[in-house]
Amino acid sequence: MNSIRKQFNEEGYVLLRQFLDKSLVAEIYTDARKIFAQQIKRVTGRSVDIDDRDLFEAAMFEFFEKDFNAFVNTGKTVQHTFSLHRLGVDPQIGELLKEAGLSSPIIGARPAMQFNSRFLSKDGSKHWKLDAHQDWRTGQGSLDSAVIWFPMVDAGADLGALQVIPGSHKWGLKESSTSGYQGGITSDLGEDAFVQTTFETGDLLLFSAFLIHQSGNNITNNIRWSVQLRYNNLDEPTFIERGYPMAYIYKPETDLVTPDFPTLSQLETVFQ
Ligand SMILES: O=C(O)CCC(=O)C(=O)O
Repeated sequence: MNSIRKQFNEEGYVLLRQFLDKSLVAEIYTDARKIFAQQIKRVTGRSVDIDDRDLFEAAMFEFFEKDFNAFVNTGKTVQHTFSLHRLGVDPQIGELLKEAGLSSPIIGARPAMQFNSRFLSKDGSKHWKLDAHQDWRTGQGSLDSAVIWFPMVDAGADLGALQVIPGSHKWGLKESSTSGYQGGITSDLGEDAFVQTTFETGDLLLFSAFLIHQSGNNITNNIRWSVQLRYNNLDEPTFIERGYPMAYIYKPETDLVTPDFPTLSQLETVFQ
């Protein structure tokens, strides 16, 4: 058995140093900030330099406060970039998943991106970070389904990098207060059980969807930008037997998001 599969099976996770090409990570990060910058300009009237981290992130917080709805939608839009999706199907990722034992990997859910900061939460709520959970509860895919997590900036304990409980992927599916992203495992796990992971850009964490993990505590004034990729294994017998269940629901709005839009003349402008 190769060392990645051995560690994946034994510990439930593998932290691979400098696995990703830094330029690919930078492209995803840049694309996301450029999209935010467009809306920041609309909402605040200011053009912000995406490379001036503190200033740019201060503008992100202002955007969040001034137009929450647009912030949420922009947060969703940045998860639809070509660069992010390209990485999700990169042959290097496919090979890694195969090494971990997913003989026929398939995407479990669309790639996701998170921007964790207490300044991006409403009314002091804890919604900017996730309590202890197992991703399998949300994906419900193959038993060997796996998650890839990496930050797009160097991230240690202070920036709230992920915390994991080694070996907890073998503890079974734990009771949880929800199958969604908020809430978490109801039994007391004890904070001492968690190991704090730390990353430089290019590092990547691969873990079993059964591994218990939680967001770290970002005590800095900066945003912890990270990516999550989720995969199933088409060959896993119980996944086949259960008819390839798809627990992620992706559906259109029933009403027009912008009432009375578009006018005929707006359309004519586009197609003239
Ligand atoms: O990035 C985080 O802090 C939490 C991400 C996570 O746990 C997940 O996506 O399952």
